[in-house]
Amino acid sequence: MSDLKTRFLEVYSVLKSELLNDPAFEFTDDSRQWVERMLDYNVPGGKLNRGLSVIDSYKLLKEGKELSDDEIFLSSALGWCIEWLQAYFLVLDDIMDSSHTRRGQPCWFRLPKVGMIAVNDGILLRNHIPRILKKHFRQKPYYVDLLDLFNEVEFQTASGQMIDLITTLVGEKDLSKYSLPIHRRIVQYKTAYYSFYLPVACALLMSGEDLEKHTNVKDILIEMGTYFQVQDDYLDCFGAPEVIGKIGTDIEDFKCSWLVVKALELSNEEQKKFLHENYGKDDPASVAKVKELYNTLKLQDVFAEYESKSYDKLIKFIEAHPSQAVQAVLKSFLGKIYKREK
Ligand code: GPP
Ligand code: MG
Ligand code: MG
Ligand code: MG
Repeated sequence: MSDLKTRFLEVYSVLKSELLNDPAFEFTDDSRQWVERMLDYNVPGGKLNRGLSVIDSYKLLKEGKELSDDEIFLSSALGWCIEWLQAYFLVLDDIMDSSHTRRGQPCWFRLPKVGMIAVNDGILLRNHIPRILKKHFRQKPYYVDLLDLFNEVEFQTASGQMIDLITTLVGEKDLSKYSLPIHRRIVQYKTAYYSFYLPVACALLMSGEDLEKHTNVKDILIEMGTYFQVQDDYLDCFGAPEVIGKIGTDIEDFKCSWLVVKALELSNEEQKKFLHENYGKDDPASVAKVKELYNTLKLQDVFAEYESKSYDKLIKFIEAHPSQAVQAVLKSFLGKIYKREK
């Protein structure tokens, strides 16, 4: 494991212990145990790409200069705030999507002793973020900007989630209303802002940058986030559950997934009718029929082509950026997700 990752993981224990001893609440043994278990179950078990990207990006922005202990701690703490945000979103998203597994274990709300307590746990996870920021960043000149950034991005994500959910009502009425522009709008808001823009924006704020001056970086990151969510849609159907750690539910849930949009584009009338009959049904036979059609339409090849074209487009976009340091940040990010299998 790289040294920075080890340091990053150590910071989790520090933040957790601070939250478990937060003087604003009189913890009992039971409540402290609950929160500790809830955090360990939901926060650190993912790929940690978003969190680690804050330190990586900060380091690249400092053009490779050795980071001080304080800088490592602070960039890690910001990284963990994003992992906390992700945990909060996922705990609630899994309820909304009726998912079964996440990161190779049952979704938190599926545990018999948890159930709908998970809703409140989501609220708690969300509340931990401003507590971490207050403790470690209150004296920083960029504190207000950080709070504002997290608020903006959370609002955008919840709005994206809202359209992800209400679009299924439109699809139920008429599946053929699903289109690439609608898909793009959903994924940009529900995924790209918090997964791609947020980590780099945190690193930029820590480096003393003004975010208003970096709208072109934001545009590139949103484009990358869109590509990332297309991969997520693809893996929902074609990924190996033991590798991605979750069992797909997009077909059952009537989601406006990139795959169904492409399938509609490529289908003849008969195949469209077949999709209308089988998409969005919570039974394994219908799901299998939809997957069969995806195979007939060779969606795996269509995706492979999309993936390499997106990569080339993103590289061109990145290389047009005037700063070498920013280019390095963006390329490192893209390298982490290109052709990902999980
Ligand atoms: C990913 O969608 C989007 C989120 C996790 C944002 C959720 C936002 C909330 C405000 C709760 P997804 O459902 O495709 O992700 P996954 O495939 O991981 O379930
Ligand atoms: Mg989901
Ligand atoms: Mg979802
Ligand atoms: Mg998904």
